[in-house]
Amino acid sequence: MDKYEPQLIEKKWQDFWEENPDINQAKDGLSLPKQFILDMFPYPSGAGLHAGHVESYTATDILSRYYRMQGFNVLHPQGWDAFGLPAENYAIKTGVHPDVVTHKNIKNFTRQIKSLGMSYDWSREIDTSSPEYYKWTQWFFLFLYKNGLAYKKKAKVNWCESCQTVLANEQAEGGICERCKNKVKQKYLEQWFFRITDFIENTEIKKNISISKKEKKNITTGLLEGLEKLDWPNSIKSAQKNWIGRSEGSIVKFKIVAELSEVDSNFIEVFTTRIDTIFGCTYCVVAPEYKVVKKLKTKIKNWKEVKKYVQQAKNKTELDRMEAKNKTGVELKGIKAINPFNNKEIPVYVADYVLSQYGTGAVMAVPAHDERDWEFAQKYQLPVVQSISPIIKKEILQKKSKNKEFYVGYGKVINSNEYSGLSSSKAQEKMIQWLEKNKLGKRKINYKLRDWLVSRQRYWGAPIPIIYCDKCGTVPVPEKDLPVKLPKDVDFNPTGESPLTKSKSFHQVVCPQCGALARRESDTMDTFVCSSWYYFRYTDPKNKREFANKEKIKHWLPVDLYVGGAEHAVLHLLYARFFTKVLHNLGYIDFDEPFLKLRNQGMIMAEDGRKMSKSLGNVVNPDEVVTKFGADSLRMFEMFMGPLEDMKPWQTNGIVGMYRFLEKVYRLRTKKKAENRNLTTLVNQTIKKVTEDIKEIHFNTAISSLMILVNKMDKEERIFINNYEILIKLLAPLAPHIAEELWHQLGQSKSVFKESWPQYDKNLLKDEEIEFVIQINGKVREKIKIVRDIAEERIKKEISKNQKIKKYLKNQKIKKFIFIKNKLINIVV
Ligand code: ANZ
Ligand code: ZN
Repeated sequence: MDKYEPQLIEKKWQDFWEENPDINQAKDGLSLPKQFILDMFPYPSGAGLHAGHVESYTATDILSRYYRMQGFNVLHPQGWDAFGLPAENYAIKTGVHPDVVTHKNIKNFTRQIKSLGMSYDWSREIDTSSPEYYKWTQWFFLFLYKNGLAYKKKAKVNWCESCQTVLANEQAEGGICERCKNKVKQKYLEQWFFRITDFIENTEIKKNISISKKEKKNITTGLLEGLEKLDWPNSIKSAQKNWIGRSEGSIVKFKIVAELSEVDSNFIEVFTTRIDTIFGCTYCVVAPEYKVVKKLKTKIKNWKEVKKYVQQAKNKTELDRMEAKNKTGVELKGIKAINPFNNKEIPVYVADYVLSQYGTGAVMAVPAHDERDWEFAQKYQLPVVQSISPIIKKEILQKKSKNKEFYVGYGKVINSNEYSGLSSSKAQEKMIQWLEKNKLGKRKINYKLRDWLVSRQRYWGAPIPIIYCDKCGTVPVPEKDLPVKLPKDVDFNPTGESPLTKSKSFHQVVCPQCGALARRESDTMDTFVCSSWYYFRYTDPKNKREFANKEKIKHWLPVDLYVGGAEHAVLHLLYARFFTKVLHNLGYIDFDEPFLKLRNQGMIMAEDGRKMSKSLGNVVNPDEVVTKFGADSLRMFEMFMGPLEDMKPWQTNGIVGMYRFLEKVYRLRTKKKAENRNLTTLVNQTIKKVTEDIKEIHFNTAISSLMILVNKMDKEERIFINNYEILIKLLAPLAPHIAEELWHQLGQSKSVFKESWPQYDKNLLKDEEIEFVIQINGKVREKIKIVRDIAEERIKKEISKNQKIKKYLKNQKIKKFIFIKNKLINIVV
């Protein structure tokens, strides 16, 4: 072939790699150093691969090929996050079974990924919707259940009346159903939860069976503290911290008194992070769901009004409630609360800006120092009492200019009896001590994170392996009966019930304990459960007796590098960490973080700078680019666009440029070969640069230095054969097809990926010739090219022969030579 024709070359080598799978396969039981390089496995959508997939898969492919050439045993697998809503919604629209659509999409994804020359170990492919896989997802459910980490309780869910279905929060954004655009309601249903909140802080290990001796600590680090040892982007770490939302504060009991009757023994318990402001508390607010409200029914004079308000709040989503600009509420007439610090009677309101699920579901309102309370107080004309004075006055002035008189910062406590004059933090300390002594409250750490709601009233997911028996109650499916197979005979059109309730075959079951007729749980699991443990399965994908063999887990995990989109900052990564922590805590594994290093690929924008989207018609289809320019050009171009984690726009010119570059590389093969070294320094420098840059995931600069080398080689009359081989090897991880082709054109029969990575010679990194400056009395008079590391004596000799310098010196007497090695000499006359 004279011309560079990627279409011919690439198919040929993809077939070759498929016929020689050992090139890419991870080997169990080898004592070589290992690398587990993992992509976030894709959801096989109907749209196929997008430019972002190509970006992250190329990055991990480069590293995998690079480490293999460095002698590492590399695990680089791929699989499918195959369960999920889109396939089910598509089925509802078209009637095509989710199983059929999903597997059609997987086929297409596989074809596309292979056409990009990705070096996955396909012998470890997994599919979360296959019974062989979800058997173990179900096993994990039971494992959590048996260890008290899965439980059932009533919970509020998003409900669309017109679609007759439960919606995930993401599908009910802003309280609107994603599908029919109707308003979403809240409904109480029995739901399954995982106790992720047990793992927020460090916990003692419960079973200490197989933890290796090295692991001396007998704790599992918590979801918060564990972040500290991870090499992850800071933005992701702080997103996780915010999601967990740790607040230090206290609980305070406000006694309730009812007018016209004796003192009641009830309390309102509030959670506050600002106990120092309690002398500024002018009313209390409870959430509509707060239990005490109902209990006080007979004492509340305006019960009808209150009841109506509580009823209305039920239909609002939490988000609506939190973001509502216009705060509403109703006073509980006839009752008052007593501030334990000054014994003042204050009114109590029920208002939906207070959430039932956070803290205690009740707050002490301090309008002078809290924005929400301030707004509410303005509306209902409640008193505002200052209890903190800012240390820097400016802050309060700023707020005042906006006609708002609240100050949210810390400062000096005022109007607060014996606490007046203390700093906020001193006052907090003293006040909490006083509360604890008088049994009127206590220190409390609160978290925003709630237990993970895992049940879905959906068809296309892993069935929850639970049986309900009239006599025995909730009975876990015995392990030997797993998997509980997802039946095919269902009508997945939404009716409001889980589609599985209507499958007859599914419910023909007897109680495993007493043998009586029983019913199966008809909910399925959130697909995030499937993806919380998939990286374990890659280490031992065909195991029929365990989710993975312990030795294999020990050999391969934790993952050395995990690459994927920043949109998974919170949920997936948090859930996967939770699963790993559970396994560690129960003595299954000896590490408690699954992903040591995480990198996010940046978004690839359309050429017009906007987000790629079907409706804008600006989506780049990888298939088209591969057909036109080849996979190597696409891979190289996406890596050359900029740092992996940056957002970057697509450029058609750029891909053309990359194609030209590869053409140039291809042309070099016909160049005359030199017997003697040339370009030695540059080649050594390039090895060093490319080696370091790939390791640091700086692919764009690695490519730049290869370009410099290729341009130089292109200009030389001959190239030294060894250097040409080095170029091919350095290029191989980035552009595997052309590298394999050129390698074989050299007469090699084995794959270039069986070669070892080039090493550079430290002594040959510097240019042999350098530019040396000659000054006379500090003025530059001449620059000469001379060999590196030359000694002072030899320089003097050179100077004595130099005509220009002779002219300048004109027989003047030289007083001194100042010599700086490899740089300059200054002649003082
Ligand atoms: C009195 C106070 C005075 C407060 C002040 C703040 C400023 P973070 O930091 O997010 O944890 N709060 C407590 N429970 C609530 C609930 N269920 N719904 C809505 N708001 C609630 O927030 C803690 C603060 O949020 C608490 O401290 C409480 O208001 C409010 F100058 O108590 B604070
Ligand atoms: Zn039974």
